[in-house]
Amino acid sequence: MAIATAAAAAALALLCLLAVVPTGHGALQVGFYKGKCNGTDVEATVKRIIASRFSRDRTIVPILLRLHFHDCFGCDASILLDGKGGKKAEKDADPNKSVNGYDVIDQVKSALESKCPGVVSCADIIAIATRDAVVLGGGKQYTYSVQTGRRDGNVSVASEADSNLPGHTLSASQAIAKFKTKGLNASDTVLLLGAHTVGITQCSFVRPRLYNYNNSGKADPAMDPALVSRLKSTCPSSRPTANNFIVLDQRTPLTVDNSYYKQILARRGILKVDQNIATDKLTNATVKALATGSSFPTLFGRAMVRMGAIQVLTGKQGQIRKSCRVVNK
Ligand code: HEM
Ligand SMILES: *[C@@H]1O[C@H](CO)[C@@H](O)[C@H](O)[C@H]1NC(C)=O
Ligand SMILES: *[C@@H]1O[C@H](CO)[C@@H](O)[C@H](O)[C@H]1NC(C)=O
Ligand SMILES: *[C@@H]1O[C@H](CO)[C@@H](O)[C@H](O)[C@H]1NC(C)=O
Ligand SMILES: *[C@@H]1O[C@H](CO)[C@@H](O)[C@H](O)[C@H]1NC(C)=O
Ligand SMILES: *[C@@H]1O[C@H](CO)[C@@H](O)[C@H](O)[C@H]1NC(C)=O
Ligand SMILES: CC(=O)N[C@H]1CO[C@H](CO)[C@@H](O)[C@@H]1O
Repeated sequence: MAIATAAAAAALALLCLLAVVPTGHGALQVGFYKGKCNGTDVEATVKRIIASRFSRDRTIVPILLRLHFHDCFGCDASILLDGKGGKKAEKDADPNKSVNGYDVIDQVKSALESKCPGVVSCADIIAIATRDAVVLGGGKQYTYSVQTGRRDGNVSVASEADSNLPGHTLSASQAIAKFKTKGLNASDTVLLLGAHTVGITQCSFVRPRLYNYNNSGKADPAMDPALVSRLKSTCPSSRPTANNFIVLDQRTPLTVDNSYYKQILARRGILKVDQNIATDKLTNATVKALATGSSFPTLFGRAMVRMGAIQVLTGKQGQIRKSCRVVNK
Protein backbone atom coordinates (compact mmCIF):
# COMPACT_ATOMS: atom_id res chain seq x y z
CA MET A 1 0.00 0.00 0.00
CA ALA A 2 1.39 3.36 -0.99
CA ILE A 3 0.89 4.84 2.43
CA ALA A 4 3.20 2.31 4.04
CA THR A 5 6.03 3.70 2.00
CA ALA A 6 5.40 7.28 2.99
CA ALA A 7 7.72 8.72 5.49
CA ALA A 8 6.09 9.51 8.71
CA ALA A 9 7.48 11.51 11.47
CA ALA A 10 7.32 15.04 12.18
CA ALA A 11 8.98 18.20 12.79
CA LEU A 12 7.61 21.23 14.07
CA ALA A 13 7.17 24.42 15.17
CA LEU A 14 8.58 27.73 15.88
CA LEU A 15 9.25 31.14 16.95
CA CYS A 16 6.86 33.26 18.84
CA LEU A 17 7.50 36.37 16.84
CA LEU A 18 4.06 37.77 17.36
CA ALA A 19 1.26 37.75 19.82
CA VAL A 20 -1.36 35.08 19.40
CA VAL A 21 -4.24 36.15 17.23
CA PRO A 22 -7.21 34.45 18.83
CA THR A 23 -9.99 36.23 17.01
CA GLY A 24 -10.03 37.89 13.64
CA HIS A 25 -6.99 36.87 11.74
CA GLY A 26 -4.73 39.86 11.69
CA ALA A 27 -4.36 41.10 8.19
CA LEU A 28 -5.11 37.77 6.58
CA GLN A 29 -7.91 37.79 4.04
CA VAL A 30 -9.55 35.53 1.52
CA GLY A 31 -8.24 36.17 -2.00
CA PHE A 32 -5.21 38.25 -1.02
CA TYR A 33 -3.45 37.38 -4.31
CA LYS A 34 -6.30 38.30 -6.64
CA GLY A 35 -4.90 40.53 -9.37
CA LYS A 36 -1.37 40.42 -7.96
CA CYS A 37 0.31 37.87 -10.21
CA ASN A 38 0.33 39.25 -13.74
CA GLY A 39 -2.97 37.66 -14.62
CA THR A 40 -2.05 34.27 -13.19
CA ASP A 41 -4.62 32.83 -10.79
CA VAL A 42 -2.42 31.93 -7.81
CA GLU A 43 -4.85 29.58 -6.09
CA ALA A 44 -5.67 27.79 -9.36
CA THR A 45 -1.94 27.29 -9.99
CA VAL A 46 -1.46 25.69 -6.59
CA LYS A 47 -4.53 23.52 -7.06
CA ARG A 48 -3.36 22.22 -10.43
CA ILE A 49 0.01 21.12 -9.07
CA ILE A 50 -1.47 19.52 -5.94
CA ALA A 51 -4.11 17.69 -7.99
CA SER A 52 -1.42 16.35 -10.27
CA ARG A 53 0.58 15.07 -7.31
CA PHE A 54 -2.54 13.59 -5.70
CA SER A 55 -3.35 11.65 -8.86
CA ARG A 56 -0.03 9.86 -8.49
CA ASP A 57 0.25 9.78 -4.71
CA ARG A 58 -2.61 10.19 -2.29
CA THR A 59 -0.23 10.37 0.66
CA ILE A 60 0.24 14.02 -0.27
CA VAL A 61 -2.90 14.61 1.82
CA PRO A 62 -1.48 13.49 5.20
CA ILE A 63 1.92 14.86 4.27
CA LEU A 64 0.62 18.39 3.70
CA LEU A 65 -1.75 18.31 6.67
CA ARG A 66 1.10 17.40 8.98
CA LEU A 67 3.43 19.93 7.39
CA HIS A 68 0.87 22.71 7.80
CA PHE A 69 0.22 21.76 11.43
CA HIS A 70 3.87 21.63 12.33
CA ASP A 71 4.63 24.86 10.58
CA CYS A 72 1.63 26.50 12.12
CA PHE A 73 2.57 26.37 15.65
CA GLY A 74 3.82 29.74 13.90
CA CYS A 75 2.57 29.75 10.27
CA ASP A 76 5.57 31.46 8.71
CA ALA A 77 7.07 28.63 6.65
CA SER A 78 10.08 28.34 8.97
CA ILE A 79 9.75 24.58 8.79
CA LEU A 80 10.78 24.67 5.13
CA LEU A 81 14.18 26.21 5.75
CA ASP A 82 17.26 24.08 5.28
CA GLY A 83 19.68 24.10 8.19
CA LYS A 84 22.66 26.35 7.62
CA GLY A 85 26.27 26.18 8.79
CA GLY A 86 25.73 22.90 10.62
CA LYS A 87 23.02 24.44 12.78
CA LYS A 88 19.89 22.40 13.23
CA ALA A 89 16.88 23.96 11.57
CA GLU A 90 13.26 23.14 12.34
CA LYS A 91 13.36 20.47 9.67
CA ASP A 92 16.00 18.64 11.67
CA ALA A 93 14.29 18.93 15.02
CA ASP A 94 13.73 15.56 16.61
CA PRO A 95 10.09 14.79 15.93
CA ASN A 96 10.99 15.71 12.36
CA LYS A 97 12.60 12.97 10.48
CA SER A 98 10.16 13.05 7.74
CA VAL A 99 7.67 15.79 7.59
CA ASN A 100 7.52 15.51 3.88
CA GLY A 101 6.08 17.57 1.11
CA TYR A 102 8.92 20.02 0.74
CA ASP A 103 9.38 19.01 -2.86
CA VAL A 104 5.80 19.76 -3.89
CA ILE A 105 5.99 23.12 -2.13
CA ASP A 106 9.17 23.86 -4.09
CA GLN A 107 7.39 22.91 -7.31
CA VAL A 108 4.52 25.30 -6.61
CA LYS A 109 6.95 28.02 -5.59
CA SER A 110 8.93 27.84 -8.81
CA ALA A 111 5.77 27.82 -10.91
CA LEU A 112 4.61 31.01 -9.19
CA GLU A 113 8.01 32.69 -9.17
CA SER A 114 8.11 32.30 -12.94
CA LYS A 115 4.85 34.27 -13.22
CA CYS A 116 5.27 36.84 -10.48
CA PRO A 117 8.59 36.81 -8.66
CA GLY A 118 8.59 37.75 -5.00
CA VAL A 119 4.83 37.91 -4.61
CA VAL A 120 3.50 34.69 -3.09
CA SER A 121 4.82 33.59 0.31
CA CYS A 122 5.84 30.04 1.11
CA ALA A 123 3.61 30.16 4.19
CA ASP A 124 0.58 30.86 1.99
CA ILE A 125 1.58 28.14 -0.46
CA ILE A 126 1.48 25.61 2.40
CA ALA A 127 -1.93 26.87 3.52
CA ILE A 128 -3.49 26.81 0.04
CA ALA A 129 -1.92 23.47 -0.89
CA THR A 130 -3.18 21.86 2.32
CA ARG A 131 -6.74 23.08 1.71
CA ASP A 132 -6.60 21.66 -1.82
CA ALA A 133 -5.26 18.34 -0.54
CA VAL A 134 -8.03 18.13 2.06
CA VAL A 135 -10.68 18.65 -0.62
CA LEU A 136 -9.04 16.06 -2.88
CA GLY A 137 -8.92 13.60 0.00
CA GLY A 138 -12.40 14.28 1.33
CA GLY A 139 -14.57 15.67 -1.42
CA LYS A 140 -16.21 19.00 -2.17
CA GLN A 141 -17.96 19.24 1.17
CA TYR A 142 -14.53 19.83 2.71
CA THR A 143 -14.00 23.03 0.72
CA TYR A 144 -13.15 26.10 2.76
CA SER A 145 -11.99 29.56 1.82
CA VAL A 146 -8.35 29.80 2.73
CA GLN A 147 -7.08 33.07 4.09
CA THR A 148 -3.86 34.46 2.66
CA GLY A 149 -1.49 37.37 3.13
CA ARG A 150 1.06 35.58 5.33
CA ARG A 151 4.71 36.48 4.98
CA ASP A 152 7.67 34.21 5.53
CA GLY A 153 9.82 34.19 8.63
CA ASN A 154 13.54 34.42 8.34
CA VAL A 155 14.66 32.47 11.40
CA SER A 156 14.55 28.74 11.97
CA VAL A 157 15.81 27.15 15.16
CA ALA A 158 15.44 23.49 16.02
CA SER A 159 15.53 23.78 19.79
CA GLU A 160 12.51 26.05 19.81
CA ALA A 161 10.66 23.61 17.62
CA ASP A 162 11.38 20.65 19.87
CA SER A 163 9.73 22.09 22.93
CA ASN A 164 6.77 23.49 21.07
CA LEU A 165 5.15 20.40 19.52
CA PRO A 166 2.56 18.48 21.48
CA GLY A 167 3.50 14.99 22.63
CA HIS A 168 1.61 11.90 21.51
CA THR A 169 0.73 10.78 25.03
CA LEU A 170 -0.97 14.00 26.13
CA SER A 171 -4.19 13.80 28.08
CA ALA A 172 -7.18 15.65 26.65
CA SER A 173 -6.71 18.50 29.10
CA GLN A 174 -2.99 18.76 28.28
CA ALA A 175 -3.75 18.82 24.55
CA ILE A 176 -6.37 21.51 25.09
CA ALA A 177 -3.90 23.52 27.17
CA LYS A 178 -1.27 23.24 24.45
CA PHE A 179 -3.67 24.49 21.76
CA LYS A 180 -4.89 27.23 24.07
CA THR A 181 -1.38 28.71 24.11
CA LYS A 182 -1.96 29.28 20.38
CA GLY A 183 -5.38 30.84 20.82
CA LEU A 184 -7.31 27.68 19.93
CA ASN A 185 -10.00 26.18 22.16
CA ALA A 186 -11.20 22.71 23.12
CA SER A 187 -13.42 22.29 20.05
CA ASP A 188 -10.56 23.30 17.77
CA THR A 189 -8.34 20.72 19.48
CA VAL A 190 -10.82 17.90 18.87
CA LEU A 191 -11.53 19.04 15.30
CA LEU A 192 -7.88 19.40 14.34
CA LEU A 193 -6.95 16.03 15.78
CA GLY A 194 -9.50 14.79 13.25
CA ALA A 195 -6.66 15.23 10.73
CA HIS A 196 -5.56 11.83 12.03
CA THR A 197 -8.27 10.49 9.73
CA VAL A 198 -5.41 10.15 7.25
CA GLY A 199 -1.79 9.14 7.47
CA ILE A 200 0.51 6.95 9.44
CA THR A 201 2.60 6.71 12.55
CA GLN A 202 5.81 4.87 13.18
CA CYS A 203 5.68 1.89 15.54
CA SER A 204 7.80 3.57 18.18
CA PHE A 205 4.89 5.76 19.28
CA VAL A 206 2.52 2.81 19.62
CA ARG A 207 4.70 0.02 21.02
CA PRO A 208 4.40 1.15 24.65
CA ARG A 209 0.62 0.74 24.37
CA LEU A 210 0.98 -2.80 23.05
CA TYR A 211 3.49 -4.45 25.36
CA ASN A 212 4.05 -2.60 28.60
CA TYR A 213 1.50 0.09 29.15
CA ASN A 214 2.26 2.16 32.23
CA ASN A 215 4.71 -0.55 33.35
CA SER A 216 1.92 -3.09 33.66
CA GLY A 217 3.58 -5.64 31.39
CA LYS A 218 0.34 -5.67 29.41
CA ALA A 219 -1.39 -3.77 26.64
CA ASP A 220 -3.24 -0.53 27.25
CA PRO A 221 -6.70 -1.62 28.44
CA ALA A 222 -8.15 1.37 26.57
CA MET A 223 -7.29 -0.29 23.24
CA ASP A 224 -9.57 -2.84 21.56
CA PRO A 225 -7.82 -6.22 22.15
CA ALA A 226 -8.37 -7.26 18.53
CA LEU A 227 -6.53 -4.13 17.44
CA VAL A 228 -3.75 -4.85 19.93
CA SER A 229 -3.18 -8.24 18.29
CA ARG A 230 -3.15 -6.78 14.81
CA LEU A 231 -0.75 -4.03 15.72
CA LYS A 232 1.57 -6.44 17.50
CA SER A 233 2.13 -8.23 14.22
CA THR A 234 3.05 -4.98 12.50
CA CYS A 235 5.16 -3.77 15.41
CA PRO A 236 6.85 -6.84 16.93
CA SER A 237 8.54 -6.35 20.30
CA SER A 238 11.37 -8.54 19.08
CA ARG A 239 12.37 -5.98 16.49
CA PRO A 240 12.12 -2.69 18.34
CA THR A 241 13.92 -0.82 15.62
CA ALA A 242 11.75 -2.12 12.77
CA ASN A 243 10.74 0.92 10.85
CA ASN A 244 7.13 -0.09 10.29
CA PHE A 245 4.12 2.16 10.09
CA ILE A 246 0.54 1.95 11.27
CA VAL A 247 -2.36 3.83 9.73
CA LEU A 248 -3.96 6.29 12.14
CA ASP A 249 -7.48 5.59 10.88
CA GLN A 250 -7.81 1.84 10.61
CA ARG A 251 -10.93 2.01 8.47
CA THR A 252 -10.30 4.64 5.77
CA PRO A 253 -6.64 5.64 6.08
CA LEU A 254 -6.44 7.78 2.96
CA THR A 255 -9.85 9.42 3.03
CA VAL A 256 -10.64 12.65 4.82
CA ASP A 257 -13.86 11.78 6.68
CA ASN A 258 -15.23 11.50 10.22
CA SER A 259 -14.26 7.86 10.59
CA TYR A 260 -11.42 8.81 12.96
CA TYR A 261 -14.03 9.74 15.57
CA LYS A 262 -15.95 6.49 15.08
CA GLN A 263 -12.72 4.57 15.44
CA ILE A 264 -11.66 6.23 18.68
CA LEU A 265 -15.14 5.65 20.14
CA ALA A 266 -14.65 1.98 19.24
CA ARG A 267 -11.34 2.04 21.20
CA ARG A 268 -9.32 1.93 18.04
CA GLY A 269 -7.38 5.14 18.58
CA ILE A 270 -3.75 4.62 17.59
CA LEU A 271 -1.90 7.33 19.50
CA LYS A 272 -2.66 7.68 23.19
CA VAL A 273 -3.79 11.28 22.66
CA ASP A 274 -6.34 10.08 20.08
CA GLN A 275 -7.84 7.59 22.50
CA ASN A 276 -7.76 10.09 25.35
CA ILE A 277 -10.05 12.60 23.64
CA ALA A 278 -12.68 9.88 23.15
CA THR A 279 -12.91 9.08 26.85
CA ASP A 280 -12.20 12.34 28.65
CA LYS A 281 -15.31 14.15 29.82
CA LEU A 282 -13.88 17.41 28.48
CA THR A 283 -14.02 16.16 24.90
CA ASN A 284 -16.17 13.00 24.69
CA ALA A 285 -19.40 14.82 23.82
CA THR A 286 -17.70 16.65 20.93
CA VAL A 287 -16.16 13.41 19.68
CA LYS A 288 -19.53 11.69 19.79
CA ALA A 289 -21.24 14.53 17.93
CA LEU A 290 -18.59 14.48 15.20
CA ALA A 291 -18.76 10.69 14.91
CA THR A 292 -22.52 10.53 14.59
CA GLY A 293 -23.42 13.81 12.88
CA SER A 294 -22.53 15.40 9.57
CA SER A 295 -20.86 18.57 10.83
CA PHE A 296 -17.23 17.49 10.51
CA PRO A 297 -16.56 18.72 6.94
CA THR A 298 -17.69 22.28 7.66
CA LEU A 299 -16.26 22.51 11.16
CA PHE A 300 -12.90 21.02 10.18
CA GLY A 301 -12.40 23.73 7.55
CA ARG A 302 -13.21 26.46 10.06
CA ALA A 303 -10.74 25.02 12.55
CA MET A 304 -8.09 24.82 9.81
CA VAL A 305 -8.60 28.52 9.11
CA ARG A 306 -8.06 29.28 12.79
CA MET A 307 -4.96 27.08 12.88
CA GLY A 308 -3.68 28.84 9.76
CA ALA A 309 -3.82 32.19 11.53
CA ILE A 310 -1.55 31.28 14.44
CA GLN A 311 1.31 33.74 14.91
CA VAL A 312 1.35 34.79 11.29
CA LEU A 313 3.60 37.50 9.91
CA THR A 314 1.71 40.01 7.77
CA GLY A 315 2.09 43.43 6.17
CA LYS A 316 5.73 44.50 6.29
CA GLN A 317 6.86 41.78 8.67
CA GLY A 318 9.21 39.03 7.51
CA GLN A 319 9.78 38.59 3.80
CA ILE A 320 8.60 36.78 0.67
CA ARG A 321 11.25 34.14 0.19
CA LYS A 322 12.60 33.55 -3.31
CA SER A 323 13.27 29.92 -2.45
CA CYS A 324 11.21 28.31 0.26
CA ARG A 325 14.32 26.61 1.59
CA VAL A 326 16.46 29.65 2.25
CA VAL A 327 16.07 33.10 3.75
CA ASN A 328 16.65 35.91 1.21
CA LYS A 329 20.08 37.52 1.34
C1 HEM B 1 -2.09 17.02 20.30
C2 HEM B 1 -1.89 17.19 19.02
C3 HEM B 1 -1.16 16.22 18.11
C4 HEM B 1 -0.26 15.26 18.41
C5 HEM B 1 0.29 14.86 19.77
C6 HEM B 1 0.11 14.62 17.16
C7 HEM B 1 1.02 13.59 17.05
C8 HEM B 1 1.29 12.91 15.88
C9 HEM B 1 2.22 11.82 15.78
C10 HEM B 1 3.09 11.29 16.91
C11 HEM B 1 2.19 11.37 14.50
C12 HEM B 1 3.02 10.25 13.91
C13 HEM B 1 4.33 10.80 13.44
C14 HEM B 1 5.36 9.76 13.14
O1 HEM B 1 5.09 8.57 13.08
O2 HEM B 1 6.51 10.14 12.94
C15 HEM B 1 1.23 12.19 13.78
C16 HEM B 1 0.92 12.04 12.46
C17 HEM B 1 0.09 12.92 11.78
N1 HEM B 1 -0.48 14.07 12.29
FE1 HEM B 1 -0.61 14.58 14.22
N2 HEM B 1 -0.58 15.20 16.14
C18 HEM B 1 -1.35 16.20 16.68
C19 HEM B 1 -2.17 17.06 16.00
C20 HEM B 1 -2.27 17.10 14.63
C21 HEM B 1 -2.93 18.14 13.88
C22 HEM B 1 -3.58 19.37 14.50
C23 HEM B 1 -2.82 17.82 12.57
C24 HEM B 1 -3.30 18.57 11.36
C25 HEM B 1 -4.28 19.47 11.36
C26 HEM B 1 -2.13 16.56 12.50
C27 HEM B 1 -1.89 15.85 11.35
C28 HEM B 1 -1.20 14.66 11.29
C29 HEM B 1 -1.13 13.84 10.09
C30 HEM B 1 -1.86 14.10 8.78
C31 HEM B 1 -0.30 12.76 10.40
C32 HEM B 1 0.13 11.62 9.46
C33 HEM B 1 1.35 12.08 8.67
C34 HEM B 1 1.74 11.15 7.53
O3 HEM B 1 1.10 10.15 7.29
O4 HEM B 1 2.75 11.46 6.86
N3 HEM B 1 -1.78 16.16 13.76
N4 HEM B 1 0.71 13.11 14.66
C1 LIG C 1 5.16 40.51 -13.96
O1 LIG C 1 6.18 39.83 -14.65
C2 LIG C 1 7.38 40.57 -14.79
C3 LIG C 1 8.30 39.78 -15.66
O2 LIG C 1 8.43 38.47 -15.14
C4 LIG C 1 7.99 40.81 -13.43
O3 LIG C 1 9.18 41.52 -13.52
C5 LIG C 1 6.99 41.55 -12.61
O4 LIG C 1 7.49 41.68 -11.29
C6 LIG C 1 5.68 40.82 -12.58
N1 LIG C 1 4.70 41.64 -11.93
C7 LIG C 1 4.23 41.31 -10.75
C8 LIG C 1 3.15 42.18 -10.21
O5 LIG C 1 4.65 40.35 -10.11
C1 LIG D 1 -14.18 27.58 19.99
O1 LIG D 1 -14.07 28.65 19.11
C2 LIG D 1 -14.99 28.60 18.02
C3 LIG D 1 -14.66 29.75 17.08
O2 LIG D 1 -14.48 30.94 17.74
C4 LIG D 1 -16.40 28.64 18.55
O3 LIG D 1 -17.31 28.55 17.47
C5 LIG D 1 -16.62 27.46 19.49
O4 LIG D 1 -17.90 27.50 20.06
C6 LIG D 1 -15.57 27.50 20.59
N1 LIG D 1 -15.68 26.30 21.40
C7 LIG D 1 -15.57 26.32 22.72
C8 LIG D 1 -15.67 25.02 23.43
O5 LIG D 1 -15.40 27.35 23.34
C1 LIG E 1 -0.38 3.96 35.92
O1 LIG E 1 -0.17 3.12 37.02
C2 LIG E 1 -0.30 3.76 38.29
C3 LIG E 1 0.13 2.79 39.37
O2 LIG E 1 -0.43 1.52 39.17
C4 LIG E 1 -1.74 4.24 38.45
O3 LIG E 1 -1.91 4.89 39.69
C5 LIG E 1 -2.05 5.22 37.31
O4 LIG E 1 -3.39 5.62 37.39
C6 LIG E 1 -1.79 4.57 35.97
N1 LIG E 1 -1.90 5.59 34.93
C7 LIG E 1 -2.55 5.39 33.78
C8 LIG E 1 -2.57 6.54 32.83
O5 LIG E 1 -3.08 4.33 33.51
C1 LIG F 1 -18.57 11.77 28.83
O1 LIG F 1 -17.91 11.22 29.95
C2 LIG F 1 -18.55 11.47 31.18
C3 LIG F 1 -17.66 11.00 32.31
O2 LIG F 1 -17.08 9.77 31.99
C4 LIG F 1 -19.91 10.77 31.18
O3 LIG F 1 -20.59 11.01 32.39
C5 LIG F 1 -20.72 11.32 30.00
O4 LIG F 1 -21.96 10.63 29.91
C6 LIG F 1 -19.97 11.18 28.70
N1 LIG F 1 -20.69 11.89 27.64
C7 LIG F 1 -20.96 11.34 26.47
C8 LIG F 1 -21.70 12.17 25.49
O5 LIG F 1 -20.58 10.22 26.16
C1 LIG G 1 14.31 39.20 9.36
O1 LIG G 1 13.10 39.94 9.29
C2 LIG G 1 13.09 41.13 10.00
C3 LIG G 1 11.72 41.75 9.83
O2 LIG G 1 10.73 40.87 10.27
C4 LIG G 1 14.17 42.06 9.50
O3 LIG G 1 14.19 43.22 10.29
C5 LIG G 1 15.51 41.37 9.55
O4 LIG G 1 16.49 42.18 8.98
C6 LIG G 1 15.45 40.05 8.82
N1 LIG G 1 16.70 39.34 8.91
C7 LIG G 1 17.29 38.81 7.83
C8 LIG G 1 18.57 38.06 8.08
O5 LIG G 1 16.80 38.86 6.73
C1 LIG H 1 17.58 13.53 15.16
C2 LIG H 1 17.46 13.10 13.75
O1 LIG H 1 17.53 11.94 13.41
N1 LIG H 1 17.25 14.08 12.86
C3 LIG H 1 17.14 13.82 11.45
C4 LIG H 1 16.18 14.86 10.84
O2 LIG H 1 16.21 14.81 9.44
C5 LIG H 1 17.50 14.96 8.89
C6 LIG H 1 17.39 15.11 7.38
O3 LIG H 1 16.54 14.12 6.84
C7 LIG H 1 18.38 13.79 9.31
O4 LIG H 1 19.67 13.87 8.72
C8 LIG H 1 18.50 13.83 10.80
O5 LIG H 1 19.27 12.73 11.25
